[in-house]
Amino acid sequence: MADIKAQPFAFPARPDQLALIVIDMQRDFAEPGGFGASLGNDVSRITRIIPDVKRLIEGFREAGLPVIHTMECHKPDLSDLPPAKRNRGAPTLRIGDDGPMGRILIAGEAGTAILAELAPVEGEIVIEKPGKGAFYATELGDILKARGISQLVFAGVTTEVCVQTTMREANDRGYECLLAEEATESYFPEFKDAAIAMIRAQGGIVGWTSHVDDILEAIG
Ligand code: TIU
Repeated sequence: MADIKAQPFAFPARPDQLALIVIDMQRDFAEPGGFGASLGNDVSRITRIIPDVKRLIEGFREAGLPVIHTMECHKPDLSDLPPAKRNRGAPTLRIGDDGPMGRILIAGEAGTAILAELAPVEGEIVIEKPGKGAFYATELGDILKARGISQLVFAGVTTEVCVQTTMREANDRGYECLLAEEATESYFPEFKDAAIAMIRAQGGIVGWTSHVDDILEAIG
């Protein structure tokens, strides 16, 4: 596999150690009536990246490379939901409340599901996570170690919240991280731009950023 064209410099891809991690492409963040909307956000920005996320997922599948999906969600009894998280801000619907797509951000509810266009296929890993970072209180680290994965390509939402938090967790754990720019989005365009800039600043202090076409070309 060729190096992937990236910033601040080429990403030295190792095909036997590379996986795609798609963060929280859930109805709750992308559709009216979900958690993202309850926080006052314009969720239409999120649905616009679906075709690019889909292209990336399909490219990894075709190349025989692992695709890992994450979902931000909590247990129905809320035992993994700190009051500080449930009570933060003034959402119209709190996590665990009944919404139009079922209970907000609760495992198994319709609104918590991954968007149909991007649904995991048989054999793909799905990580249910109670935090913003996918390593916190999950098996992700053990799963990656068992599979010998040391490089992660990131897609999903939102860029500066769950994506960046997980990239930072992964970076501190020794993973090489590459963010696919068109396959991530924020409710705030300026936050997406800032997250991309701060990830690759200082010689890639958190990781690399690249374009979906350049990633697909390298793994194809
Ligand atoms: N609200 C927001 O921007 N994001 C989250 O709460 N979760 C994720 O980023 N997935």
